[in-house]
Amino acid sequence: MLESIHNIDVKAEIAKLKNLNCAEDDVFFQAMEEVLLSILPLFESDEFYTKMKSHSILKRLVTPDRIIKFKVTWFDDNQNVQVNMGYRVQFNNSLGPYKGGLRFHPTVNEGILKFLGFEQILKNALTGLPIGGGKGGSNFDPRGKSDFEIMKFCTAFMKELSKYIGPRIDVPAGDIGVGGREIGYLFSEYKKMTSSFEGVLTGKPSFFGGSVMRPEATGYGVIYFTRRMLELEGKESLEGKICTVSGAGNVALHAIEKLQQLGAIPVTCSDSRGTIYDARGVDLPLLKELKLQKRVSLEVYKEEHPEAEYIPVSQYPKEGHAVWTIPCYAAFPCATQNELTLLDANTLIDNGCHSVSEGANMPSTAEAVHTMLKSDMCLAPAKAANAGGVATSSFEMSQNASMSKWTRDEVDAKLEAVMIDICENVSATAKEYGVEGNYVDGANIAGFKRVSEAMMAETI
Ligand code: NDP
Ligand code: 2IT
Repeated sequence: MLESIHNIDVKAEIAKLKNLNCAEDDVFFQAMEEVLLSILPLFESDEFYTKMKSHSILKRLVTPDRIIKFKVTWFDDNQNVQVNMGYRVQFNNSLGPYKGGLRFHPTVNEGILKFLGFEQILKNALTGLPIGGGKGGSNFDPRGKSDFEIMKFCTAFMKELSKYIGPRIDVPAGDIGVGGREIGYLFSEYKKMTSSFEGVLTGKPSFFGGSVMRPEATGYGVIYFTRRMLELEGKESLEGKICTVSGAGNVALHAIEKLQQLGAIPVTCSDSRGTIYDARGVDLPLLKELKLQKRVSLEVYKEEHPEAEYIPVSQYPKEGHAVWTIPCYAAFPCATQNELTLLDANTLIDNGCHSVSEGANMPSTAEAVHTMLKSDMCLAPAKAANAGGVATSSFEMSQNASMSKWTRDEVDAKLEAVMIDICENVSATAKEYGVEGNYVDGANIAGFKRVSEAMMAETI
């Protein structure tokens, strides 16, 4: 790491930015620090350094345009009033309308949404599409709620959120706890309130104008990216290889699906209560039934497949995750932030894993990233590898704006092309800045260059 550049103490500058905007927000600081350290090579150019400084680009980039915070009150099935907090972090719209998902999970707070919104700015920039960065959500816990309660909550949430969004202003989508069902409720409430059938959300069911490929897009995109990265790095393809996947939601299920289509053998998945290890390859139709229809714990998988192993969270290695103890050729963390620790990274390396592709947002701790980058494995960072979801959201916005509909094959071809393009751009950028093979730095530099260029052209 560079200690000093242009006689500036890099650590002291990062500490100043931390005090400015994320003193209490650990995950936001983690995301910000990684980006700031990655982009240091850009500052070696005197011209770039001077421009960045005079435009205060770093301070502006780490400061959200606005954070909207509101109360959500709703009736549960017992006619009791429940109260939750709702948020929308409109981070940066230099490249297009604020764009990013909504997360419904009890852990949601301002710091988590700032980290996700910040990552989203650079991810969206990497797609090359006209989308800015934002994120939102609520500490509402969907688990155990009836369908009627989910509808009540979504209705109440949209009553507030509707004041701040619009197809050219801010276009939310799904994330953890928010899938097609929730987006459908949110969309229909917005439509009811405004009498306007417009692309104010993406990830809509197709009958509301949603892209037919949006459910698959993030998971498929991760695999398209990985396939190209393995080619570029001269590694063997995924065909016939054992792969491990964490999570059992939208991203994980579709990553598993595409891996199987390519002839790979995904043998794990996990939820917040435990891990399934099925050495013959996971039974995807059963997983979809359990997670998308019945919405039950993964433990039920064993009722159909008693030979599979179920490892409850209580039996995980200390400071580690059971999924990453299974030897594999390629690993795909697709559940949540910081789920792959230093211990896990070392276990994967010791077991001969060749690549880790981040389907979830920031699933690896800073120490894990550092260790994996020093090893021989390839590391595909989230903001590049999982950008297929938001890219397809942007395609959905185009379809809605032109009142048209694209077929599955058309969207799939566009998705694959965009993932290959991101992968090649990230790889070439890493090479150009002297960090060949480092896709983390390549993604941060390429995303930052695009958004900072637009910011420098803006009025103040
Ligand atoms: P889902 O809600 O569909 O699935 C999340 C999965 O992760 C579930 O299996 C859930 O288990 C598990 N999980 C969630 N939180 C935790 C936790 N704290 N500990 C352990 N397991 C947990 O979400 P998505 O698949 O949409 O999102 C997964 C990741 O991918 C997130 O990081 C998200 O930000 C990222 N992402 C999503 C995109 C999308 O298009 N949906 C796009 C790009 C990134 P359980 O069911 O028990 O809660
Ligand atoms: O993290 C992400 O990229 C998402 N949750 C998807 C965002 C979107 O607007 O489709």
